[in-house]
Amino acid sequence: MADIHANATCGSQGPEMFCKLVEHVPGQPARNRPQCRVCNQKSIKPLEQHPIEYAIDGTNRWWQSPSIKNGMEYHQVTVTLDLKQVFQIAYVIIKAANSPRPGNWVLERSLDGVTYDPWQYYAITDTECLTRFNLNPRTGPPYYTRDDEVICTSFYSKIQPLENGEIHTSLINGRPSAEDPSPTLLNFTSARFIRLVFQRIRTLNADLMTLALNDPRDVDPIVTRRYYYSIKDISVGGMCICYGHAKACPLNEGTKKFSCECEHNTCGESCDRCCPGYQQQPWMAGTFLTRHVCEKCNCHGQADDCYFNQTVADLTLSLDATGQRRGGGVCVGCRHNTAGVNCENCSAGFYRPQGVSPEDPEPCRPCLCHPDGSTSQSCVSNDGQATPTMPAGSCPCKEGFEAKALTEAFSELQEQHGPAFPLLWSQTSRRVLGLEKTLSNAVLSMGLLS
Ligand SMILES: [Ca+2]
Repeated sequence: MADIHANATCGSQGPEMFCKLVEHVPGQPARNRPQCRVCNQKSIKPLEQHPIEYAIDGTNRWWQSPSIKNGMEYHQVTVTLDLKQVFQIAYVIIKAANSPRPGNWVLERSLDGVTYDPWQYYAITDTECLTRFNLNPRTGPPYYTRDDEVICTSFYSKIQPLENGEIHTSLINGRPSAEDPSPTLLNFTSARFIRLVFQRIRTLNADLMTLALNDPRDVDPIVTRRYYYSIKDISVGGMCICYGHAKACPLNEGTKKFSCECEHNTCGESCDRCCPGYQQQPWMAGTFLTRHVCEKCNCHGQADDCYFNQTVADLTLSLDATGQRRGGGVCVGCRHNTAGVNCENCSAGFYRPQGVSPEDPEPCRPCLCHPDGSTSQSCVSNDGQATPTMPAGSCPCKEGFEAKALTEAFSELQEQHGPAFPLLWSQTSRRVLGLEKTLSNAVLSMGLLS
């Protein structure tokens, strides 16, 4: 599932001889000594191949770097792991194979594969923490005093064991907020890319003297051929980042990614935002103490989406789902000619008649303001703006005109035009207004002359 890459591998140019350090140490059993082997990436013999994929294949096969017989530059080797999605990494365990563990190196992490930050430094000696990495060494078994503390340790760079040594790096356990991760810890442990930047192979002290004084190519190859990196296994323990809003994170067979089963009205691959329509309060990460559930916006059933606006919250302009002026949800896409922060109003040219609820499926009706008698096509939009003389739906009349209810206008016109008039009464009042105009020339319904 993860991708792995190394910028150098033993035998990538063809057959290369290497020897195990363990067979050159006095006091070690002499069996098979001195036994050197060949690595060759192009070999037809599988045992001669040591590609970087073997570091994460779950078997005892291993990756191996070129020995420094090829040059001092092979102290610097980089291994990059791409987990394909961002996880919260709890620990990284690296197992060496047929060589000691790396000497000086940096464990790094990245979210984008471009910018890397150090997670931990490893040095051959405590002094080298200072001289190589400019960090005070953390002596003894590593511990952490801050959630994002980057330490340097020599604990895992010892020469023993000469083979199969392990490096355990904890990124969550042992840090102050491990039990209830703080935003700092969540941020510090987030990574998609993990990089092992090897800088110096661990050598025997006697060999170090020889190597320090000479170009390794001039040194007896029996010495330089024993110095290389080897990794049998890299285990990365992590979990999906669900920000405390999911109890499970199963593998999605379709996308081949782990996806949080988001709760608390949160959405997104990492439950990192409130779901559409649940933005009455800003999104917050859940903790063990507070769930921080995303609250539904109150759009009176007229919109499905909303966004949070701090100014709206500060001015208490938004109604929450319980009808309190609390939070900053602003409804988006109010339907049925509704408008307003909570879709509680009607848009211009429409009004909500007295007694009609904002939750009515069609709460807003068109204003029937006659163009000849009104100063505007907008009428009193709801009961909240109504006065005893100007109920909801009333039009602003021009000087010399007055508003009249349609039924009233109807009877007046009927009186004027005789019993034939009802035949002309059409289904919609708007059309009636047009007919009336042709009929009577002067007298109009909604803006009748006083
Ligand atoms: Ca392996």
